[in-house]
Amino acid sequence: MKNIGFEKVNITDGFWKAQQDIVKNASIYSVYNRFNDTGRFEALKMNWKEGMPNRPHFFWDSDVAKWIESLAYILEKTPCDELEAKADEMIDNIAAHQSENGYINSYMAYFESDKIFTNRDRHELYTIGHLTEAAIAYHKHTGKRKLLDCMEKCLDLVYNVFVKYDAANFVTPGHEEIELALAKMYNYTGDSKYLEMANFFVDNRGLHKKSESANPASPKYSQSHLPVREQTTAEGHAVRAVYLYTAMADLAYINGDKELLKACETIFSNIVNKRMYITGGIGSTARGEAFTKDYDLPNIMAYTESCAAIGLIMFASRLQQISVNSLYGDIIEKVLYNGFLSDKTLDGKAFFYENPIEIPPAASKVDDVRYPITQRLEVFGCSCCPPNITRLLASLGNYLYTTDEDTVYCHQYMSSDAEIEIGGKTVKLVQKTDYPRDGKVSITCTGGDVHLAVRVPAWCDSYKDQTKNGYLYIDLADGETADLDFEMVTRFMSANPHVNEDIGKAALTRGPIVFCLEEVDNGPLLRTLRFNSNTEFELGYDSDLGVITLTGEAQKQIVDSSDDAPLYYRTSDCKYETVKAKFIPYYAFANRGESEMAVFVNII
Ligand code: FUB
Ligand code: ZN
Repeated sequence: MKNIGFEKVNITDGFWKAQQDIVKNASIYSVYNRFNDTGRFEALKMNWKEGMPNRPHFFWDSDVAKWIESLAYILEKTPCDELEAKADEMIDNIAAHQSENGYINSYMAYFESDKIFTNRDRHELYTIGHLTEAAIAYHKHTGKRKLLDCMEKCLDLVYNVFVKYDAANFVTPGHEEIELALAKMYNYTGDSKYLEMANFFVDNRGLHKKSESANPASPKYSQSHLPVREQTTAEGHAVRAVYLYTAMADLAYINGDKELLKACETIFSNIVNKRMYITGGIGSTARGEAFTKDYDLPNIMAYTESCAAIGLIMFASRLQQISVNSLYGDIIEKVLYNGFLSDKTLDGKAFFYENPIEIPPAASKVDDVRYPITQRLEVFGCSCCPPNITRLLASLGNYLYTTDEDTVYCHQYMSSDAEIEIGGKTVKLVQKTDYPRDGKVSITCTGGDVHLAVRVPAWCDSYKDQTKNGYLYIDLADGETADLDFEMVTRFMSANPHVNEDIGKAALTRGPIVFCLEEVDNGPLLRTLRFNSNTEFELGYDSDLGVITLTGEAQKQIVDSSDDAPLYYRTSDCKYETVKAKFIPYYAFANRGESEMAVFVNII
């Protein structure tokens, strides 16, 4: 299938238009300002000296790259001379300091110019990968090719060092990224050398030709425990993993490689059926920022890095391009509305690196244990996530449509218009919807007839008996409108009982949105609340937050907080009062100061 790029899709109104406006008007500036304050752009001038503040870090170039890439996507729709000039200057600095042989990495140039391509975990190929993605985006959306020229030269060097002469100290990088960037570069330029390189890095992973482990005690950390075709479970560092799987899916598609596709499908299934939070977050532990094992999904200690959620969207979208299966669109939707959107404050100026699924009472936290942060920050020492969030949101239109010879597949619902080439003609599809407030969607086609397949979301029971692979097929004549109604029911969702953590609990959902309780609405000790599984919830709106809410009855334990309250007491002495509990969308938590938060609540 062919993916319809965001250049052909305008998000025109509603929920996601507001999100894109936030990125364009706030986040791109906020990330720029904090990266500027912390010296990330200045470092490219190669003027930094020992003793100065803001010592450059070994993957700062990738932060700059993702900011440039985000801006390129914004510029496609909204010219901005001021920011474009800033990006031009960054690119001039990168080009001015590119080595004669093509090498680019400001950190290595400052501190380890004698150690180039010797340390597998130094992220040299990771930063080159991100710069390559930025170069493609900047060329495609501004027409300027300086960065692309730099990266072509740099990739020639990588080709010679790694593929032709096997001259580096390692064969595959400790942090994946270059693989998917090379697949993108092949798609963009058509130059088979990039495809050869992408195949090389993917196929050699896990073959242990040289020191292949970033962390030798644990080859799983960098997905190097097995050749990729033999991998069946999602292992190790979650971001590295999903970047690799995305590249594997890219290559499965480009090469028509069924064996590689099978590995991707098996790993994807392992993630979504056994290792993913209900929010679409992945990565259960801060130790190695990693997957752990099946059904290990701790709520308070969830790691669920923002970049990992983004990587899961990328992986799912690549598989969506290969096979007609609504599972991929379902997962993209789940991540977008929950584990991805929680990554940023509602105003778009600050970001989470980790996205906890529960915030316990502050008093219950143990001193020497490292908990996820509970408030978003504008920048981190390791700030990979903020510019990843901006680049995804700015190019969100990428996830709406694919086509094959005769069918247009609609995977996501957002008020939008799209120009789509199919069967030798260009049709225009206009979506109108209030989604995710309700599930009504109208899709009007002009410019010709179209055979349309629309994803029926997994949470929706409408149309189920009429679907094939999760899609409802509709023939639309020129000028006709399809009126769809995906009934959005409010319901509690339980976790598989093997998720020990969630036994006796459930998460409240409505359509694609997962809800949570916050202390600021419901008082402290959220675990003292218990709900009947058939509680009726009223849909409301919180105008301060600008989000929908669900309110319903709960039993709240009356707590004796006096100093002499017994530590243990007869359960029969436990007293409850009936209260109204208010849920907000998970993505909106932590926007009103420190507060307990819970997604999974007690059910009676
Ligand atoms: O190492 C580069 C990026 O920074 C990783 O993907 C994130 O987990 C963070 O460590
Ligand atoms: Zn990150």
